[in-house]
Amino acid sequence: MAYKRILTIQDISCLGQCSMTVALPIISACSHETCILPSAVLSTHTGGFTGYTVNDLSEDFPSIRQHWLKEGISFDAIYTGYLGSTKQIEYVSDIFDTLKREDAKIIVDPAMADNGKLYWGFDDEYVKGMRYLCSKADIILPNITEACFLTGIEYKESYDKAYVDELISKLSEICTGTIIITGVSYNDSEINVVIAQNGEQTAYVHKKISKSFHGTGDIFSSAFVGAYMQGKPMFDAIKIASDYTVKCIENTIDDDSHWYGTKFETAIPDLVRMLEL
Ligand code: PXL
Repeated sequence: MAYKRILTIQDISCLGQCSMTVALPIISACSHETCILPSAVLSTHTGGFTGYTVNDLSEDFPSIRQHWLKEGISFDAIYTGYLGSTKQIEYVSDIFDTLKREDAKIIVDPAMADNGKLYWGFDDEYVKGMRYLCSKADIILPNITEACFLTGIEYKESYDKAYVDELISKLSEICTGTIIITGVSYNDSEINVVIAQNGEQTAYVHKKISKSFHGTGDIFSSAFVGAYMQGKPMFDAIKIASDYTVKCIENTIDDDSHWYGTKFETAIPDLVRMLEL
């Protein structure tokens, strides 16, 4: 069993089962040392609540990085999600440059948009910054909407494989590493997770659940990072992350009062079983 030191940088939404409150338990459940750098603290996530509080922690980043440098701290993987500001993206880039171990993996989930729209508070400058961060990554994990914002290709509700091929082709001009597009759907019954690396493409296909749930992108990415850093081959890590995410959704689907998040906790034993550690 591997035991890697992984740094994840994303926000703490105090309530909402997304970003850090999902990444820390999931990556820990995958048996890794999980270090955190909170990008911002929000009372809730921004999807469906109103009047939430936001405290951007960007200005803590340089001194935290300096302290870690002084202590000789470095990481086997740095995995980023929802960040606090465009300025913070520069600080994250400095962290990539100075705190990764040799052979470390930089994994960027450009968590900024869904369903054709940017999340509240993000703008073109942020998209530009995220494009830059993706250019430094070994692996990027955009959904279809994020792929559109990153590439400038128009977002479409329905599309064919040629459209996804075009997204991949444009994304590979930005990131020379592995491109994983999530939530690709050509029909009502299936979801494809498309993996493009070294000029080749594969896809893991799983069943589509009609309702969409908040935080599933973060659950998927965190489980992927945990499984991949356990040494699972790319496709197997995608399969584990996808199957786990579907389980989490199935555990939530009958509870209408749980509209704001996904019950990922009760499926953690399934994730651990799938990892066969
Ligand atoms: O799950 C993505 C996410 C993370 N963090 C915050 C969000 C969202 C999506 O809305 O608002 C604060």
